Amino acid sequence: MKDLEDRQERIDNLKGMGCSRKRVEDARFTQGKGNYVDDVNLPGMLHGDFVRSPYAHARVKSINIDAAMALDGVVAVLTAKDLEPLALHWMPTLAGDKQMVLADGKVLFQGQEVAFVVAKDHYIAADAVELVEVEYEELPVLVDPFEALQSDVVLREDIKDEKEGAHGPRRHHNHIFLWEEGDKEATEQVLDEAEVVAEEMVYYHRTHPCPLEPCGSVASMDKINGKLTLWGTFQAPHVVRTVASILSGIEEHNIRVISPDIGGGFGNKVGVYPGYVCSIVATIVTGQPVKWIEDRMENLMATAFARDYWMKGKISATKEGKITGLHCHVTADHGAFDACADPTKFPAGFFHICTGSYDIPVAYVGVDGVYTNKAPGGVAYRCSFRVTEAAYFIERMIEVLAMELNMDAAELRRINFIKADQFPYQSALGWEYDSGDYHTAWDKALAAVGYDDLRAEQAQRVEDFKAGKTRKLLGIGLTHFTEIVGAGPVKNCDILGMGMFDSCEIRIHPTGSAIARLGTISQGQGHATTFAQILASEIGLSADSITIEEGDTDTAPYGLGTYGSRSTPVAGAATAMAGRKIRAKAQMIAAYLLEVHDNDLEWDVDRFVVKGAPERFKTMKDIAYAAYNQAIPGVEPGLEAVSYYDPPNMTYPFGAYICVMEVDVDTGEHEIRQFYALDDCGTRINPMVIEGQVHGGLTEALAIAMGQEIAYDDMGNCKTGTLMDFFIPTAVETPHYTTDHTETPSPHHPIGAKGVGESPNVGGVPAFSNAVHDAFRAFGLRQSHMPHDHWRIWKIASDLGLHG
Ligand code: PCD
Repeated sequence: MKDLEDRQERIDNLKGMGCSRKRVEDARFTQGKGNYVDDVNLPGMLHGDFVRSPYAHARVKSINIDAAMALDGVVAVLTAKDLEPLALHWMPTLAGDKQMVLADGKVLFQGQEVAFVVAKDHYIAADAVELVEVEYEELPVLVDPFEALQSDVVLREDIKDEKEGAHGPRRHHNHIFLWEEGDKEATEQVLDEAEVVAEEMVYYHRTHPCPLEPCGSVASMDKINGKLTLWGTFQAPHVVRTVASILSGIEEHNIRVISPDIGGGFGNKVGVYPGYVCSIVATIVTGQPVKWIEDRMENLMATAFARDYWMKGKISATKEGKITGLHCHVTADHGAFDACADPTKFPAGFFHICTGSYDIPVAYVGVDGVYTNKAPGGVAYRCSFRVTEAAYFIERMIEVLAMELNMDAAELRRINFIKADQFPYQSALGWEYDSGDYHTAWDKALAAVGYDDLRAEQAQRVEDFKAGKTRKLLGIGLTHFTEIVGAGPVKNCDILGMGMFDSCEIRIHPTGSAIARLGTISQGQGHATTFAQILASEIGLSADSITIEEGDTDTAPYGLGTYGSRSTPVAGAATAMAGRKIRAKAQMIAAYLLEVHDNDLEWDVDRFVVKGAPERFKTMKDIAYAAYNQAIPGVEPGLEAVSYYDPPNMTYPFGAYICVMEVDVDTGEHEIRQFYALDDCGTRINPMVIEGQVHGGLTEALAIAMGQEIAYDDMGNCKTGTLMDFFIPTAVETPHYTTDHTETPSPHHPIGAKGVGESPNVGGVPAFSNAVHDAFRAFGLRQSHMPHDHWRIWKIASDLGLHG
């Protein structure tokens, strides 16, 4: 008994996997001791600020910088003409397009960068921005992607005559690509012959991650040593280093990219922005460090947007509700430049996960990318490259089909789920789902909320409403989502040619503590806490004795960064593998110390024990010391390991979410009575961190579904450029969430873990939206576009004639 207790004590002492270890980074965040880009202050540092276009589409006739240059404290004003000799007036985008760094002859969206003012302080720079005189000639504006595809107005004059783009043929001067997946003919045939077909246009509006900290950079060129140091809000620091080297011609070893603390990324900080490029050029030109920090309005109007997908769907089924086919055509509004952040071969990201959690035998997707006069971007706002669009689409289509079939939507889902014994499951659109048990999760979720009782209550509510006894309806928003996270594998996925592996390097110190460096970068997820837990379990040193460091390209091994919930599936795997290399060497050392053969040892929590002789052992701490202080024949001194991990497949986390919502027909207000979220992310590293991730992701989903939108008027004016107009939920709007889980490990991940950070956003949006729709189902509502703000909900009721 004593022995067992000791063993449990030793396990507890590790604070390894499965432990709700408190976040080690929070001590500094909660005490205001974080170190963000704007906290970087260097001697002689200058400040940059942008002159931006007030027009969505205009020719730039002239730029006069004289008055700005005359202002005391202004050091330089850069325009496209200054960047052109360096070939930096345009830059490549992640999507194979190119983008103006500074307006070259014309502007294509409101807020586009026209000139970069560099001054002694930020206030002088801002004043000088007002003094730059730009003469514009307004051009016709296209804000509607359908209209853009018909219009004679040419947006991108630079590629007007190019019939071939980065992703195949272009059929119109405002067309970017048509990307297709699946079997079109077979799908059309199934739809033609189907007993039941539901058809709907599902729009996922333009929105924006809006991290607390906007984007920014500090560039510092040391002309003596020829070394450029770049601090910035980068979700992928190594990729930034490589791109900066290719663009600037500075050798890669002479560029050091540092992502310090990041105040939320959510996909907004994956892409490369003109501000980064201009700060680099400006430091080279002036010889002084240059800081550029975006303000809130700039972040809302001009950095990368998300979504803006018009998804036309057709889904077919038998009369009994067995789904037979799915067809989807997307008109994707990419704005002025195709700057979507997706792996190179996937111009629509992983949108073709849109068959969702269902066993759909045949399917087809086609995505048309279109240019309009809006800000570029296409970030994976808390989703693995267009996965949230896909999940919203299929979860709306299921609801619409349920109406068509006059069936309960929970039952329709149940009879179409991929079954547990079908995994690994090959989807009609080409994915191999690694593992899942959807029925178990679904039944658990329905039981937890008392689904049948809720439906009975809802039916009664409709009766009461019709009888004039209440003005509130009840909506039950169901969602079962499947995510796809953890890009690679390298053979399919790359960013600008860099294969999407990830890495971890571990160095054990003589006294039995360690530092591990990764190719990823936390933006608030808590990597310093959780990756130490993976290692603790793998190498038997307490997580408290392991430092995790990320984000400095001079020290961290090359990695592709953090987005698409890839850190756990890829860098987490690398961490476990590197840990296992440490353990393999440790075993040889222990065998020498204990004078036995390697094979006579077994690993037990934190030590190697001689089989059958439990009193003879060496702890990892003993071994670490020996690695540095003993000459061991045939073994190099030291205890280090590095792993570059190329995942064999992605991981497929899933979840069952249910939102119960009261909707006031007369005011359009809503109240979320209950929100139940069951997540399955395979092996759970830190349940408390997971719960925090789910709370955050659900709150962002609430924002998107219920109010958040980047909206434009007909002239291309962005109407939502301030936080007065762009909805960010506070504690007042945020409901109570109940979290739950099942645990279906990933069969190919070394520790069985899948990602989770994005799941609540992917599953949350359809759950909130379905609740709104479901409240009005009895009155025939099929589809109403998000965001469901009070006015839009009121309008649904009004259109359905419920205001009497
Ligand atoms: N985990 C655990 N377990 C498991 C999984 C996971 O524990 N199984 C945990 C980890 O460790 C970490 C977290 O959790 O910590 C998360 O994870 P993942 O899922 O892997 O992810 P990552 O990669 O790390 O991250 C990313 C994500 C994303 S993508 C996003 S959006 C968001 C999220 O994350 N972001 C953020 N979350 C968050 N949070 C915070 N705080 N902040 C931020 O910013 Mo994208 O694509 O970018 O859009």
